[in-house]
Amino acid sequence: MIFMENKELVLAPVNPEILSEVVPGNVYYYDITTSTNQEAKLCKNVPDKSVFIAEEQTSGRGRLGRDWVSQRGYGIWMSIYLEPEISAEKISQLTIIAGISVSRAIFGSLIKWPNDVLLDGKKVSGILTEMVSDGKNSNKVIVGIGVNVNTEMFPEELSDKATSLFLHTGNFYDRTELAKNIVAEFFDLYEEFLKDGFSAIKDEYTKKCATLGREVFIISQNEEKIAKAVDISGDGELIIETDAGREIVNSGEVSVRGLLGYN
Ligand code: BT5
Repeated sequence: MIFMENKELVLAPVNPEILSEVVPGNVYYYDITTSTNQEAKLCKNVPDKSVFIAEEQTSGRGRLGRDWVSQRGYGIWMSIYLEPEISAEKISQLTIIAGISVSRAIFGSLIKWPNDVLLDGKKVSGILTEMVSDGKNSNKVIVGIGVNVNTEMFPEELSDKATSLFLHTGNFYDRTELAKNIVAEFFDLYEEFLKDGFSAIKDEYTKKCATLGREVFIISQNEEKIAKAVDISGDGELIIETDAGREIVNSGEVSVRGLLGYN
Protein backbone atom coordinates (compact mmCIF):
# COMPACT_ATOMS: atom_id res chain seq x y z
CA MET A 1 0.00 0.00 0.00
CA ILE A 2 1.28 3.48 -0.87
CA PHE A 3 1.81 5.81 2.06
CA MET A 4 2.55 9.50 1.86
CA GLU A 5 4.26 12.10 3.96
CA ASN A 6 2.82 15.16 2.29
CA LYS A 7 -0.57 15.97 3.77
CA GLU A 8 -1.60 18.11 0.79
CA LEU A 9 -1.30 15.07 -1.43
CA VAL A 10 -3.26 13.08 1.11
CA LEU A 11 -6.15 15.48 0.89
CA ALA A 12 -6.06 15.50 -2.93
CA PRO A 13 -9.38 14.25 -4.31
CA VAL A 14 -9.90 10.63 -5.26
CA ASN A 15 -9.10 10.08 -8.93
CA PRO A 16 -12.12 8.36 -10.56
CA GLU A 17 -10.19 7.62 -13.77
CA ILE A 18 -7.63 5.53 -11.92
CA LEU A 19 -10.39 3.79 -10.00
CA SER A 20 -12.24 3.00 -13.23
CA GLU A 21 -9.32 0.77 -14.33
CA VAL A 22 -10.73 -1.96 -12.07
CA VAL A 23 -14.47 -1.21 -12.37
CA PRO A 24 -16.37 -3.15 -15.06
CA GLY A 25 -19.29 -0.67 -15.03
CA ASN A 26 -19.21 3.11 -14.51
CA VAL A 27 -17.58 5.19 -11.80
CA TYR A 28 -19.82 7.99 -10.47
CA TYR A 29 -17.78 10.55 -8.56
CA TYR A 30 -19.21 13.19 -6.20
CA ASP A 31 -17.49 16.00 -4.40
CA ILE A 32 -20.30 16.01 -1.87
CA THR A 33 -23.47 13.95 -1.54
CA THR A 34 -25.91 12.78 1.12
CA SER A 35 -24.84 9.13 0.89
CA THR A 36 -23.32 7.09 -1.93
CA ASN A 37 -25.80 4.28 -1.15
CA GLN A 38 -28.60 6.79 -1.65
CA GLU A 39 -27.07 8.03 -4.94
CA ALA A 40 -26.78 4.45 -6.18
CA LYS A 41 -30.43 3.83 -5.29
CA LEU A 42 -31.71 6.92 -7.09
CA CYS A 43 -29.50 6.89 -10.18
CA LYS A 44 -31.16 5.51 -13.33
CA ASN A 45 -29.75 3.16 -16.00
CA VAL A 46 -26.72 2.20 -13.96
CA PRO A 47 -24.72 -0.65 -15.50
CA ASP A 48 -24.08 -3.72 -13.34
CA LYS A 49 -20.81 -3.54 -11.34
CA SER A 50 -20.62 0.24 -11.09
CA VAL A 51 -19.07 2.24 -8.25
CA PHE A 52 -20.28 5.45 -6.59
CA ILE A 53 -17.66 7.35 -4.60
CA ALA A 54 -17.70 10.69 -2.77
CA GLU A 55 -15.27 12.96 -0.94
CA GLU A 56 -17.88 13.77 1.67
CA GLN A 57 -21.27 12.43 2.75
CA THR A 58 -23.64 14.71 4.61
CA SER A 59 -25.81 11.86 5.85
CA GLY A 60 -23.71 8.73 5.69
CA ARG A 61 -25.67 5.77 7.04
CA GLY A 62 -24.90 2.63 8.99
CA ARG A 63 -27.30 -0.23 9.59
CA LEU A 64 -30.69 0.37 11.22
CA GLY A 65 -30.53 4.07 10.31
CA ARG A 66 -27.42 4.69 12.41
CA ASP A 67 -25.11 7.55 11.38
CA TRP A 68 -21.82 7.00 9.63
CA VAL A 69 -19.29 9.80 10.13
CA SER A 70 -17.82 10.60 6.69
CA GLN A 71 -15.38 13.47 7.03
CA ARG A 72 -14.41 15.29 3.87
CA GLY A 73 -11.32 13.97 2.14
CA TYR A 74 -10.22 11.66 4.95
CA GLY A 75 -11.83 8.39 4.04
CA ILE A 76 -13.24 6.18 1.31
CA TRP A 77 -17.01 6.50 1.08
CA MET A 78 -18.19 4.32 -1.76
CA SER A 79 -20.97 2.01 -2.92
CA ILE A 80 -20.80 -0.87 -5.35
CA TYR A 81 -23.91 -1.40 -7.48
CA LEU A 82 -24.62 -5.02 -8.49
CA GLU A 83 -27.32 -7.01 -10.24
CA PRO A 84 -26.53 -10.53 -9.06
CA GLU A 85 -28.65 -13.49 -10.07
CA ILE A 86 -28.78 -14.96 -6.59
CA SER A 87 -31.59 -15.54 -4.13
CA ALA A 88 -32.42 -12.84 -1.59
CA GLU A 89 -31.12 -14.92 1.38
CA LYS A 90 -27.65 -14.85 -0.13
CA ILE A 91 -27.46 -11.08 -0.36
CA SER A 92 -25.93 -10.80 3.13
CA GLN A 93 -23.00 -12.86 1.84
CA LEU A 94 -22.06 -9.87 -0.32
CA THR A 95 -21.38 -7.99 2.92
CA ILE A 96 -18.91 -10.69 3.83
CA ILE A 97 -17.23 -10.42 0.42
CA ALA A 98 -16.86 -6.68 0.97
CA GLY A 99 -15.41 -7.28 4.45
CA ILE A 100 -12.83 -9.72 3.10
CA SER A 101 -11.93 -7.30 0.27
CA VAL A 102 -11.26 -4.49 2.74
CA SER A 103 -9.33 -6.77 5.06
CA ARG A 104 -7.16 -8.04 2.19
CA ALA A 105 -6.32 -4.43 1.34
CA ILE A 106 -5.57 -3.44 4.96
CA PHE A 107 -2.70 -5.46 6.33
CA GLY A 108 -3.33 -6.96 9.76
CA SER A 109 -7.04 -6.22 9.91
CA LEU A 110 -9.65 -8.67 11.19
CA ILE A 111 -13.41 -8.88 10.76
CA LYS A 112 -16.05 -8.66 13.45
CA TRP A 113 -19.01 -10.73 12.31
CA PRO A 114 -20.63 -9.80 10.06
CA ASN A 115 -19.60 -6.41 8.76
CA ASP A 116 -16.94 -4.49 10.70
CA VAL A 117 -13.27 -4.47 9.75
CA LEU A 118 -11.06 -3.93 12.79
CA LEU A 119 -7.54 -2.79 13.56
CA ASP A 120 -6.46 -3.12 17.21
CA GLY A 121 -10.03 -4.17 18.01
CA LYS A 122 -11.40 -0.82 16.73
CA LYS A 123 -13.52 -0.25 13.68
CA VAL A 124 -11.60 0.98 10.63
CA SER A 125 -14.34 0.10 8.13
CA GLY A 126 -18.06 -0.62 8.07
CA ILE A 127 -20.28 -2.07 5.37
CA LEU A 128 -23.95 -1.48 4.65
CA THR A 129 -25.58 -3.78 2.08
CA GLU A 130 -29.03 -2.83 0.84
CA MET A 131 -31.39 -4.40 -1.66
CA VAL A 132 -33.44 -2.28 -4.01
CA SER A 133 -36.71 -3.64 -5.26
CA ASP A 134 -38.11 -2.23 -8.47
CA GLY A 135 -41.18 -4.46 -8.27
CA LYS A 136 -39.94 -6.61 -11.16
CA ASN A 137 -38.29 -9.25 -9.08
CA SER A 138 -34.82 -8.29 -10.16
CA ASN A 139 -32.02 -8.17 -7.65
CA LYS A 140 -30.38 -4.82 -7.37
CA VAL A 141 -27.93 -4.64 -4.54
CA ILE A 142 -25.87 -1.81 -3.17
CA VAL A 143 -22.84 -2.62 -1.08
CA GLY A 144 -21.75 0.52 0.76
CA ILE A 145 -18.21 0.55 2.11
CA GLY A 146 -16.80 3.17 4.44
CA VAL A 147 -13.09 3.16 5.33
CA ASN A 148 -11.39 5.58 7.72
CA VAL A 149 -8.11 6.23 5.96
CA ASN A 150 -6.40 9.46 7.03
CA THR A 151 -8.75 10.48 9.84
CA GLU A 152 -6.75 12.23 12.56
CA MET A 153 -9.52 12.58 15.11
CA PHE A 154 -13.01 11.20 15.65
CA PRO A 155 -15.92 12.77 17.52
CA GLU A 156 -15.59 11.95 21.21
CA GLU A 157 -18.32 9.32 21.25
CA LEU A 158 -16.44 7.28 18.62
CA SER A 159 -12.90 7.71 19.89
CA ASP A 160 -12.81 4.46 21.87
CA LYS A 161 -14.35 2.31 19.13
CA ALA A 162 -13.20 3.81 15.80
CA THR A 163 -9.76 4.00 14.25
CA SER A 164 -8.17 4.93 10.92
CA LEU A 165 -5.16 3.71 9.00
CA PHE A 166 -3.44 6.95 10.00
CA LEU A 167 -4.15 6.50 13.70
CA HIS A 168 -3.03 2.87 13.50
CA THR A 169 0.22 3.33 11.55
CA GLY A 170 1.14 7.03 11.83
CA ASN A 171 1.19 7.30 8.03
CA PHE A 172 -1.16 8.91 5.53
CA TYR A 173 -2.36 6.77 2.62
CA ASP A 174 -3.38 7.41 -0.98
CA ARG A 175 -7.15 6.94 -0.99
CA THR A 176 -7.38 6.33 -4.75
CA GLU A 177 -4.87 3.49 -4.55
CA LEU A 178 -6.55 1.93 -1.53
CA ALA A 179 -10.05 2.23 -3.03
CA LYS A 180 -8.71 0.64 -6.21
CA ASN A 181 -7.22 -2.28 -4.27
CA ILE A 182 -10.45 -2.87 -2.37
CA VAL A 183 -12.60 -2.72 -5.51
CA ALA A 184 -10.25 -5.03 -7.44
CA GLU A 185 -10.34 -7.56 -4.57
CA PHE A 186 -14.11 -7.22 -4.39
CA PHE A 187 -14.74 -8.01 -8.06
CA ASP A 188 -12.28 -10.96 -7.97
CA LEU A 189 -14.07 -12.44 -4.96
CA TYR A 190 -17.49 -11.63 -6.41
CA GLU A 191 -16.77 -13.63 -9.58
CA GLU A 192 -15.56 -16.58 -7.50
CA PHE A 193 -18.68 -16.31 -5.34
CA LEU A 194 -21.02 -16.24 -8.36
CA LYS A 195 -19.30 -19.36 -9.67
CA ASP A 196 -18.80 -21.43 -6.50
CA GLY A 197 -21.00 -19.82 -3.84
CA PHE A 198 -20.02 -19.00 -0.26
CA SER A 199 -17.74 -22.05 0.01
CA ALA A 200 -15.23 -20.13 -2.17
CA ILE A 201 -14.68 -17.61 0.62
CA LYS A 202 -15.70 -19.38 3.84
CA ASP A 203 -12.20 -20.48 4.89
CA GLU A 204 -10.67 -17.04 4.53
CA TYR A 205 -13.59 -15.48 6.35
CA THR A 206 -13.40 -17.97 9.21
CA LYS A 207 -9.65 -17.29 9.59
CA LYS A 208 -10.16 -13.53 9.72
CA CYS A 209 -13.27 -13.52 11.89
CA ALA A 210 -12.26 -11.98 15.24
CA THR A 211 -15.64 -12.89 16.75
CA LEU A 212 -14.97 -16.64 16.77
CA GLY A 213 -13.91 -18.17 20.06
CA ARG A 214 -15.22 -15.19 22.02
CA GLU A 215 -18.02 -14.63 24.45
CA VAL A 216 -20.61 -12.47 22.73
CA PHE A 217 -23.69 -10.64 23.77
CA ILE A 218 -26.55 -11.42 21.39
CA ILE A 219 -29.20 -8.74 21.12
CA SER A 220 -32.28 -9.69 19.13
CA GLN A 221 -35.80 -8.32 19.06
CA ASN A 222 -37.05 -10.79 21.63
CA GLU A 223 -34.12 -11.43 23.91
CA GLU A 224 -30.60 -10.65 25.02
CA LYS A 225 -28.20 -13.40 25.97
CA ILE A 226 -24.57 -14.31 26.40
CA ALA A 227 -23.15 -17.05 24.19
CA LYS A 228 -19.88 -18.29 22.77
CA ALA A 229 -19.28 -17.67 19.06
CA VAL A 230 -18.00 -21.00 17.77
CA ASP A 231 -18.17 -21.16 13.98
CA ILE A 232 -19.42 -19.73 10.69
CA SER A 233 -22.12 -21.69 8.85
CA GLY A 234 -21.98 -22.72 5.21
CA ASP A 235 -24.03 -19.59 4.46
CA GLY A 236 -21.99 -17.10 6.47
CA GLU A 237 -24.21 -17.06 9.54
CA LEU A 238 -22.75 -17.11 13.03
CA ILE A 239 -22.97 -20.33 15.04
CA ILE A 240 -23.21 -19.69 18.77
CA GLU A 241 -23.23 -22.02 21.75
CA THR A 242 -25.08 -21.70 25.05
CA ASP A 243 -26.04 -24.23 27.72
CA ALA A 244 -29.05 -24.99 25.53
CA GLY A 245 -26.79 -26.10 22.66
CA ARG A 246 -25.78 -24.68 19.31
CA GLU A 247 -27.78 -22.14 17.38
CA ILE A 248 -27.39 -20.24 14.13
CA VAL A 249 -27.84 -16.47 14.15
CA ASN A 250 -28.50 -14.35 11.12
CA SER A 251 -27.05 -10.87 10.71
CA GLY A 252 -30.42 -9.36 9.88
CA GLU A 253 -31.82 -10.54 13.20
CA VAL A 254 -29.23 -9.84 15.82
CA SER A 255 -26.59 -7.44 16.97
CA VAL A 256 -23.44 -8.98 18.44
CA ARG A 257 -21.23 -7.26 20.98
CA GLY A 258 -18.03 -8.73 22.37
CA LEU A 259 -17.82 -8.85 26.14
CA LEU A 260 -14.15 -7.89 26.11
CA GLY A 261 -13.66 -4.59 24.32
CA TYR A 262 -15.34 -3.57 21.12
CA ASN A 263 -14.92 -6.80 19.15
C1 BT5 B 1 -21.85 0.26 9.42
O1 BT5 B 1 -23.02 0.33 10.13
O2 BT5 B 1 -20.77 0.02 9.88
C2 BT5 B 1 -22.02 0.57 7.94
C3 BT5 B 1 -21.25 1.77 7.49
C4 BT5 B 1 -21.38 1.95 6.00
C5 BT5 B 1 -20.82 3.26 5.55
C6 BT5 B 1 -20.79 3.37 4.05
S1 BT5 B 1 -19.96 4.80 3.50
C7 BT5 B 1 -20.52 4.58 1.90
C8 BT5 B 1 -21.95 4.12 2.00
N1 BT5 B 1 -22.87 5.22 2.08
C9 BT5 B 1 -23.51 5.26 3.26
O3 BT5 B 1 -24.37 6.11 3.59
N2 BT5 B 1 -23.11 4.22 4.02
C10 BT5 B 1 -22.13 3.39 3.34
P1 BT5 B 1 -23.17 -0.11 11.64
O4 BT5 B 1 -22.61 -1.47 11.85
O5 BT5 B 1 -24.59 0.14 11.94
O6 BT5 B 1 -22.27 0.92 12.42
C11 BT5 B 1 -22.66 2.23 12.66
C12 BT5 B 1 -22.01 2.66 13.97
O7 BT5 B 1 -20.58 2.78 13.78
C13 BT5 B 1 -22.46 4.04 14.44
O8 BT5 B 1 -23.61 3.94 15.25
C14 BT5 B 1 -21.25 4.52 15.22
O9 BT5 B 1 -21.24 3.99 16.53
C15 BT5 B 1 -20.08 3.90 14.50
N3 BT5 B 1 -19.49 4.81 13.50
C16 BT5 B 1 -20.05 5.87 12.86
N4 BT5 B 1 -19.19 6.43 11.99
C17 BT5 B 1 -18.04 5.72 12.10
C18 BT5 B 1 -16.79 5.79 11.46
N5 BT5 B 1 -16.50 6.69 10.52
N6 BT5 B 1 -15.85 4.87 11.81
C19 BT5 B 1 -16.10 3.93 12.75
N7 BT5 B 1 -17.27 3.81 13.40
C20 BT5 B 1 -18.23 4.68 13.06
